[in-house]
Amino acid sequence: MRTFYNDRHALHQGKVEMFRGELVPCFEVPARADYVLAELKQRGLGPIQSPAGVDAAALARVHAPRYLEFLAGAWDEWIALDPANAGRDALPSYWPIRSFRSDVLPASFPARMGLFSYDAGTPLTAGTWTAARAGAGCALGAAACVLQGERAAFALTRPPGHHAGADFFGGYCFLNNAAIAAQGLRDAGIERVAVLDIDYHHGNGTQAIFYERADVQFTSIHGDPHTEYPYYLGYADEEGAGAGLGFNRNLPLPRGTGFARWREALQSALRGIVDFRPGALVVSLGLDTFEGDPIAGFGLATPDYLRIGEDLAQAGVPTVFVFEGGYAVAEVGTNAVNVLDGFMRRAG
Ligand code: Q9C
Ligand code: ZN
Repeated sequence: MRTFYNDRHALHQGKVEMFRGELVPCFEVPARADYVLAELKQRGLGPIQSPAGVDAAALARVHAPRYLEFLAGAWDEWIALDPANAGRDALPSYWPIRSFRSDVLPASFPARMGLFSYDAGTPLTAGTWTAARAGAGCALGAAACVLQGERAAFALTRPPGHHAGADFFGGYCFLNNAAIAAQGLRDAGIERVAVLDIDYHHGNGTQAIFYERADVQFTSIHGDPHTEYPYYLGYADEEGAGAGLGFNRNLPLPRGTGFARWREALQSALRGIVDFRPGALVVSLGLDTFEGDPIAGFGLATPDYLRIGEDLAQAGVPTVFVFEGGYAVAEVGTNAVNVLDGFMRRAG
């Protein structure tokens, strides 16, 4: 399997995130991708390349123009507030919740930080825009690879993407790489694209982007939002709206769920995907379902990821894997590559 590796990922390097009244060190660190890259090389999974750039028009197929403009200028605006900000991450402090306006674009940069975000755990740094764009380029590269007839391809990038919506960042995500890949596949002529999100956290951004569409089916297996981040989306009764009704499927599972029950949810998800008859599948590959993850609550073990890869291959659909979460840093490489390896062994 070919990998499209974001060689700019380390330009996005948050220092701190807000957690329980304190600024704590970021969980989403560059070493995560380094471990996956090292494991890919060690196990000889396939060629590794880094795309030269990204087509700005492809980003605008998923994200709002005013959001992309905001991201492009955000770091300069942050520095303009105070030159000492060069040594600090930008985090939002204000949000336009119900009763406030979101149509007005305030001149204030902190006000726009809040307009375009939904949590205080997602630091924007000097290299965030560069890293995120290069990552979207990897997702599009992997999609193009599958369009050319490859059985599967892998976008190895950070920051992750599935929490980012059309016009907001959050959950460590800025550009929705999986959505950009899915839309890229649609724009290349694939009539129906399925997205399967197996990160521990519900892919609220991806769901929102495709919620009213019948051409991109979204399925997610995740921690029950009653107790797990992102809390405000990801419930089983969210089935899509308008033309998209019936094309969104959430399979929330309680904190503490182990592999046997998780795998039953996967089998159920895959039946729904096969019934949709997609021309391509995009997998949001989060590894924070791992038993040792510091911020999540499922109990999957390292060998289970081989089984996941095998199960995914049995759907028989050309597949784009996009790296998402997974914060047990020393194990994330083995777990990620186990999925890809299991997939290729079963796909033959
Ligand atoms: N102190 C992804 O896995 N914060 N995002 C949880 C941790 C948000 C996870 C609290 C977790 C976001 C891509
Ligand atoms: Zn996650």
